[in-house]
Formats: sequence, structure tokens, C-alpha cells
Amino acid sequence: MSHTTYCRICPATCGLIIDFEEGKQAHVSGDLDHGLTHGFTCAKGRRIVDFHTDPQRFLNSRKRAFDGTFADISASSAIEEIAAQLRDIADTYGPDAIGFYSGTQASYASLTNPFASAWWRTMGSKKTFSSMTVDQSAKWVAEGRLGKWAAGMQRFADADVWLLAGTNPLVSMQGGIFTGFPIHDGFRRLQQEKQRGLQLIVVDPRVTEVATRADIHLQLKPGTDAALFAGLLHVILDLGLEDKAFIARWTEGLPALRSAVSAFTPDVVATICDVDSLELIAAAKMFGSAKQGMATSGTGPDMAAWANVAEHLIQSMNVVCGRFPQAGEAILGGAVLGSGKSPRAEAIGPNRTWESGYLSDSGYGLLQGQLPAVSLVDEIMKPRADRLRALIVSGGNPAAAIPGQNALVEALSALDLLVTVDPFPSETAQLAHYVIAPVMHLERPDTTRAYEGLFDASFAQYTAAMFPAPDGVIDDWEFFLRLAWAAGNSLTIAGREYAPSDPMPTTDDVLASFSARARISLAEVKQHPHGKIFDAVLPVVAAPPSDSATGRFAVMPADVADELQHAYQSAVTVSQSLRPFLLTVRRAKETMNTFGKQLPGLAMVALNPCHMHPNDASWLELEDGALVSVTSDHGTISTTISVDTSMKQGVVSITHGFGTLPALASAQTSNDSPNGQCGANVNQLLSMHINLQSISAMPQMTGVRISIEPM
Ligand SMILES: Nc1nc2c(c(=O)[nH]1)N[C@H]1C(S)=C(S)[C@@H](COP(=O)(O)OP(=O)(O)OC[C@H]3O[C@@H](n4cnc5c(=O)[nH]c(N)nc54)[C@H](O)[C@@H]3O)O[C@H]1N2
Ligand SMILES: Nc1nc2c(c(=O)[nH]1)N[C@H]1C(S)=C(S)[C@@H](COP(=O)(O)OP(=O)(O)OC[C@H]3O[C@@H](n4cnc5c(=O)[nH]c(N)nc54)[C@H](O)[C@@H]3O)O[C@H]1N2
Ligand code: SF4
Ligand SMILES: [Mo]
Repeated sequence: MSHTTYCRICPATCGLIIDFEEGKQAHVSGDLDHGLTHGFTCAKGRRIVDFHTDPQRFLNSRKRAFDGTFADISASSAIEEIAAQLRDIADTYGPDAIGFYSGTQASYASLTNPFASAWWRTMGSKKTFSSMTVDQSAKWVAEGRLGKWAAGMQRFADADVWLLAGTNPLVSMQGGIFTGFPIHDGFRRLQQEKQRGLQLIVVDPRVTEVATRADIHLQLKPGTDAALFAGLLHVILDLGLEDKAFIARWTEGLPALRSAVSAFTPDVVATICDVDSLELIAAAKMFGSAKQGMATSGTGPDMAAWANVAEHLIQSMNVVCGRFPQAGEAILGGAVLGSGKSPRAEAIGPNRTWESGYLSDSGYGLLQGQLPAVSLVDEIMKPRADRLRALIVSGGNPAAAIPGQNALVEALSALDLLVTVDPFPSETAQLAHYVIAPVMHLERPDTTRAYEGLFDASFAQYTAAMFPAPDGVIDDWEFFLRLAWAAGNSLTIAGREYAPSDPMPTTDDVLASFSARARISLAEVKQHPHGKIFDAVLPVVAAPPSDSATGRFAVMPADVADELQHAYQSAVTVSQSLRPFLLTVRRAKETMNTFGKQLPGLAMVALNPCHMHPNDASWLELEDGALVSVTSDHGTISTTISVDTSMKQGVVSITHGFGTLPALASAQTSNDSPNGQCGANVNQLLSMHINLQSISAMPQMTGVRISIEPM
């Protein structure tokens, strides 16, 4: 039997064909008839069936006993017990003693986040956390201090230049609202757009897959993006390449911006960033003299020291050059199953939500309604009235994903109640009191509705469930609905009320409600099993600004100017360090953060080495494959060396997500950790206390000083 579906391990939603016969191993291949991905798949997608059948997968929910052993429990009993414990905790200590952490895999089943958020609102707690504050929270901070464009982003397909800083979307598929890069079939799309005349600028210390295709690659020293973008803005303003009309209408503070970047001459920047000053000028001219196209970034600059100011300057490139969709111009994002409402072509000024309202005891205001992930430790460990006593985790693995792993594991072990919804014995699941076993990707029907904002075509696809789900598992969304019902609460989502007295709806029924205002009906989309680009559905265009629009981008507020000044001083201060290398972030094709390392044959430990330039390897007299210990000011891990010509000299990179749960005296863990050999967790080298960004408390995860010793 052959089935058509799409992958849901990452947002690229690649079309898949799954052939299976009773008793035989299923075969997964790319769907050649898929309108956007044309047969493209990656190693993870081709193993998607194996994730479902892996013997480590939970087929039932589990409850931990006092001695640390787990026993199966039915989802309904688990939900009743969890609801009762949450009620007790809230009654005794108040709602803020309960926290919620949402991780990446919660985004890839389209109903999980809407139901989880609606349930979470009924809890009345302010202690919301997510993986975004160990990811690209600098984008939220920049938006809060700079402002944003209501109509969002220009499209890659219309651009004559595009700048990508610290992102490798040909591996990470990070596109859409993050980088604007096409998330579907990126290699072919980039080739097409370049043939059309698009010019590509890449800012990355490594010669990545996307950097090899760039017209200009600025191979900067990690952690110096603030200086590099100050330099690009310096040249753009010096040459008069800014969009004066846009600046006059939609910005404030240009003189302050001019003055703040004045010290960043091409020669100064070339020295700080270790790039060629002529190439820097060429990049500024290429970007500044184009008509359409944006400067965007990934995790690279946002995980470095000075992330907030770097991201502010990256986004300011678009403001200074007026690179946003104007009235009547197409905006990024498809809308087929969505309603396709046209946002206005106007600026929305800064909001600085963290400066007013709730302030946590650990000293943080709310950023996009959330507290920093690293503040979980203080929230749990510091003795005070609203100390966090319970944490519910949805599709995430904080015990492995967050810098300062040992402290976090210690804190999670101190909770009265830790619940995670996870199909695998993740590091977090090993510490949990309850693990809810969810339905997995191919066992649920879904639509592309939730990802449309990332698409750059009017594409939609519906998939039925490919396999029946095991009896003991429950859909992620259903878990949150049942948790709300167990407390007697109704949830209202996408205009529909789900009351405790209602029968449990099916996933298909809920999906239909989600597409009630579709531009093309779900019934019509279902007629096209490979998905379809609906040519009749025109791209959404920006509406004219309202007459009363008063929002303006604040291009250089005082706190940003202050951070830039400090970044400059720290860059020009020559410091002697015993740690000669800079550790950087990178992603592995075969894993998705901490997910995937458990699958035999997919992500071998060999995927988690320390990548190093050949000259550095010869300097240390290390051969490819040599065993080394890597030491930072915060910890040591052991791994192997991979000699890699794509690295910059003096810079190494190690991917995250590997390793196992550290053995802590106080952590009562179970003995069923995944594969004994899981590589090293790079988060043991990072600190959750030193060099945190202002506002978001984002830890420094790239450009970290380390030393390397042979073992
Ligand atoms: N050193 C270092 N650390 C990093 C990074 C880095 O670059 N360097 N990157 C950071 C980034 S960008 C992020 S986003 C975070 C990620 O942080 P998290 O989101 O906390 O971690 P993930 O590994 O993505 O967690 C996904 C979990 O979902 C589970 N899962 C899989 N399928 C399903 C499902 O259908 N339902 C449910 N409920 N669960 C499922 C997986 O088993 C896994 O345990 O890590 C950060 N950590
Ligand atoms: N296969 C796979 N795909 C993934 C994931 C995964 O784990 N595996 N994770 C998903 C998640 S959660 C996210 S957030 C996205 C992330 O998506 P991306 O941000 O595109 O992730 P990377 O491919 O690691 O690209 C980061 C780049 O930053 C560069 N870099 C490091 N330090 C610096 C610096 O200081 N400055 C600059 N300018 N560059 C620097 C690195 O060399 C690297 O090429 O990927 C998503 N997709
Ligand atoms: S890139 Fe890989 S993981 Fe992402 S959707 Fe496509 S096949 Fe799945
Ligand atoms: Mo991420």
C-alpha cells in the first residue's frame, strides 16, 4: 500500500510517500508530485516511520514511584491525578507556583499550541517559559525596542538582494518569518532565484552550505555581529544609500543612530571582526543600492555575546533602507486554509512590555508574555512564597536543551510535580513524575494551516493519519483539553467552545473548525492528496496605512546605544586568555535539537564531534578522530576531532542536543536512559549565570572561549 503524506519533524513539511505491507519494513521516499518540495527529503524524514516503531517509544503514559521506577498508567488516571495535584498546589501556594514550558515539537502538530495555550490561560499563572529564550529571543527584544512593520516581511521571491546572518537554512530549514528564506526545497529555490538575479550576502564564521552559494561571504569572528552591522550601517549612511522618505515617515532617532555607528569605520570593523574592509564596503553597497530584499538572521548572532544589540542593528538595516512591503505589495506567508486578512503597511512602535506590569522575583519582566528559560532554576530553587513547585512541559526537553545543564537538572529534580508530554525517554522525561505518551506524527491527521505564515506560496495540504495510534497514547491537544475539563473548565479556541459536557471531538473535527474561515475550503484541499498551489488564491498584499498611523521605529534608543558602546569597548580591549579557541553553534542534518539522537543508525555519536580547521588541528598535533577534552570556564566534555576545512581558524563548532542526563547525587533518575553512547552535551560548557543578555537573560551559546587537550 502506498500513502501520500508530509513530514512534520520540522516546518519544511516535505511531501512523503510511504509504502508499507503488513509485516514488512515501511519504505519512505520523497513525494515527486508535491507542489513545493518536489521529492526533497532529509535523513530524518526518511526515517520517520522508525521513530514510530522504535522500541524506546512510550506506548503508555507513565508514573514515577518514590524509588524512581516508572509504571504504566492510563492517560485518564494520569490526567485526573495531575489535575488534582495542580489544584492542590494552586490552592496552597497560588497559581504562580505552577509553570509551563513549551518546546519545539509542540509547534509541529498544528493543534498542540492552540490547546495548550488555551488550557494555560485557565491556570492564571504568569510563569510561562519556552525554548525561544535559549534560541532567538533577541528578535523579540529588538522588536520590543525598535518596533515592527505591521505587514511583516518582503518575499525572497521578489528580492534583488538578501542578507543571511548566522543561519544555514539549507540544513536547518529555518525560513519564513525568521530568515525569509524558502523553507521548501531550498537548494533548488536558491539556484532559481540566483538565476533570476538575486544577490546573496552571508555573514557566518563557517563556510556553510548556504555560504558557498553567496555572492559575498563575510566570514566574521563569532560574537562580533554588533560591530559588523554597525559598520554596514555606517557605510550605508555615509554613502547616502538610506531610504530618506521611509525614514522621514516611519522612524525616529536617526541622528542618534548615525552617531552610535560613527566609530565603526570599515577599518575598525575589519579589525574587530577579522573581515576584509573592502568586502564589508562591497556588502554595504550591494545591500544599500538594491530595491527589494531584507537583512535577516538565525541563531548565530542571537546566541552570541551582544545578541540584543546585534539583532537590533540587523533589523535596523531594513528600517534604514525601507525594506518592508508597501500598500499593494505581496507579503511573506501564504493563506489558503487561513483567512488571508491584509495587514497594514505601517510601523508599530516599540512596546517594551518588560518595563511595566509583572516583575518576577528573579527580576525579569515579561517578554512576549514569557520569563527567561534560565530563570527556571531561580524560580524553582529560591525559597519564597510563589516558588515554582510544578512544571508542565509540552514537546520540549529543557533538561538537555538549556545551558548550565547540571543546575537545571538539579532544579527540575526538586519540583513537587514535573509532567512532560513526550513519546521518548528524553532527559526531561527521565526526571518527570508523569510522562504522557502522545500520538506521533504519522498517526494523526493534520493540515498545513498552522505553517502558512512560513510559506511563500498559496499552498495547502491535508493528510489523513497513516497508521492507527497505539491504544495507550493520546493526542497532545487532547491532553490539554482533558486537563482543562478535569478542572471543570471550558476552552474556547478559534471561535469554538469545548465544554466539559461535550463529547470528545475527533482531531478531524477540530481541524475543520480551525479552517472555518478558509479562502479555499478544507473539503477542496482534501481533493489534492499531494497538496496544491492554489493559483486562484492570490498572495496576500499589504493594505494602505491608516490615516491615524503614528507608530515609528525607534532606531537608536539610549539603552541600545549604551550596549553598542560597551560592545565596542569589549571588542577593542585586548584580553589574554588561556582558552585559545572560540566555540560556536551548528546544527546536524540528522537530528532535531535533542530529538533523533536515540534512533540507531541515524545520529551516531560521530555527528557530535568538535569541528576544527586543519591548521588548528596540526598546531595541536591532532589527527581526525582524535579523542579530546574541551574545557570552558564552566565545564569540560570529551569528544572527538573532525578536521573540517569549512571552519575558520581559531573557531570550532560542536552541535547541541547530544549526551545523556548527568548523574547528580540529588537527582533521582530512572535507569532507562536512551542509548548508552549519546555523545557529549555542549550545554555543560555553557553558563546560565555569566554573560546573560539584558531583558531576555539569553545565555551566551556561541563565541565561547574554550581550550582543547588531547586525551
Ligand atoms: N548548546 C546549544 N543549546 C541549544 C541550542 C544550540 O544551538 N546550542 N539550540 C537551542 C534551540 S534553538 C532550541 S529551540 C532549544 C530546543 O529546546 P526544546 O524544545 O526544549 O528541546 P527539543 O529537543 O526540541 O525537544 C523536543 C522534545 O519533543 C519530543 N517530541 C517528539 N515528537 C513529539 C510529539 O509528537 N509530541 C510531543 N509532545 N513531544 C514530541 C522529543 O522526544 C523531544 O524530547 O534548544 C536550545 N539549546
Ligand atoms: N537538522 C536540523 N534542523 C533544525 C534544527 C536541528 O537541530 N537540526 N533545529 C531547529 C531550530 S529549533 C532552530 S532555532 C533552527 C536554527 O536555524 P539556524 O539558525 O539556521 O541554525 P544553524 O544551521 O545552526 O545556523 C547557525 C549558523 O550560525 C553560525 N554562527 C555561529 N556563531 C555565530 C556568530 O557569532 N555570528 C554569526 N553571524 N554566525 C554565527 C554558525 O556557523 C551556523 O552556520 O533550526 C531548526 N532546524
Ligand atoms: S527537512 Fe527533513 S525533517 Fe524537515 S520536513 Fe523535510 S524531511 Fe522532514
Ligand atoms: Mo530553536
